Amino acid sequence: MVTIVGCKQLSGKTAAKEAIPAGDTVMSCTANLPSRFAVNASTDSIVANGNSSREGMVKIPGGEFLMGAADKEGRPDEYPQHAVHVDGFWMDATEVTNAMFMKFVKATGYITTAERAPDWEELKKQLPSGTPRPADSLLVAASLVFTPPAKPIQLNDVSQWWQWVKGASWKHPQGPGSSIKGKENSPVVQVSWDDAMAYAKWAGKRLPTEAEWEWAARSGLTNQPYTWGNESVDKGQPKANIWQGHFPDRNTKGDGYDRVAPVKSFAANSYGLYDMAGNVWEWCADWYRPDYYNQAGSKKLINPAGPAASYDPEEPTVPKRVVRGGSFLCHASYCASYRVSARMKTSPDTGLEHTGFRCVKN
Ligand SMILES: [Ca+2]
Repeated sequence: MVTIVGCKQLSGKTAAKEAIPAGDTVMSCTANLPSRFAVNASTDSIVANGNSSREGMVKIPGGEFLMGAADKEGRPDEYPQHAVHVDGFWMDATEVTNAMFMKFVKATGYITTAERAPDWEELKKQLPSGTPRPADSLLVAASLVFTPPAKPIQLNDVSQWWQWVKGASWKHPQGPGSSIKGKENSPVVQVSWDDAMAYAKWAGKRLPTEAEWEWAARSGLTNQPYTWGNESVDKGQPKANIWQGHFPDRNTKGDGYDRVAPVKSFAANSYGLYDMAGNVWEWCADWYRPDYYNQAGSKKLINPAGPAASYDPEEPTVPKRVVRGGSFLCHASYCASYRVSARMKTSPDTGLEHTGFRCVKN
């Protein structure tokens, strides 16, 4: 595979410059992905559909909680726990499905990030002058597809299981030969943060803040590691669509699914929210910084909306938005991100086969 860099990797316009102590660096399952060229989608032309109903949403009460990991299982960016208040809001009970996203696309004609071939004339305006023009073969509409290796591998390089596939998009999640026929009730994937924002605008909703997301996932429980409480994910009935077996070469599908599962395939949490653990990562509104929780100090945060700018020490020039909840690729050996406090980060112009979203409303 040819390696190139995404436009944001080169421009780094919104990435903060501050250094973060090396000990706070967070290894991730989605950083240093096989590089890509993507263009930002614009939501300017999207008009809200005027539907003010709360169909498919559940009411999340306001309240206070300790955000971050209560146990020692967290990655460094989950500490310290700090007091947060969030006002009440409404949240989609499920991840946005292919059927829901299809309605949006039919109504607006929206073209997702992954479906847009980068226009060099536009792209070069965002790049340092003198950046050479990449080959035409690289300036194509494409997205990242999970491509498991045939045998066990070292887990230090995600490009061993993520492949930049021409023609992969929300309608073809694994590339041109795949489709979403019969998967209308599965979460839409291969959508960038920009795409999620466009959908939310049309639906008269918004993306949750990271604090709202964690508060909703905790579903009224105090200091529990999972959205269902504290029972191990492997005990009892399957609780979430994650990875069983040996990651990433062998999936024994103990939960019934090797890739996405239809929404509501597993029990809801006590707020009535499905798939707050596993299935697909969910975009949040916030920028990502691994040290954001340190900035809170002892002061209680009221409806925090995240840091003013992003900074990821693993890829300092690439802006990142927060994703939450983990996905069908999560396995305890590698990335137990079905834990309720687990944080991850992805560049907003990136689509992935394991990333989708849900919306909230005031
Ligand atoms: Ca699974």
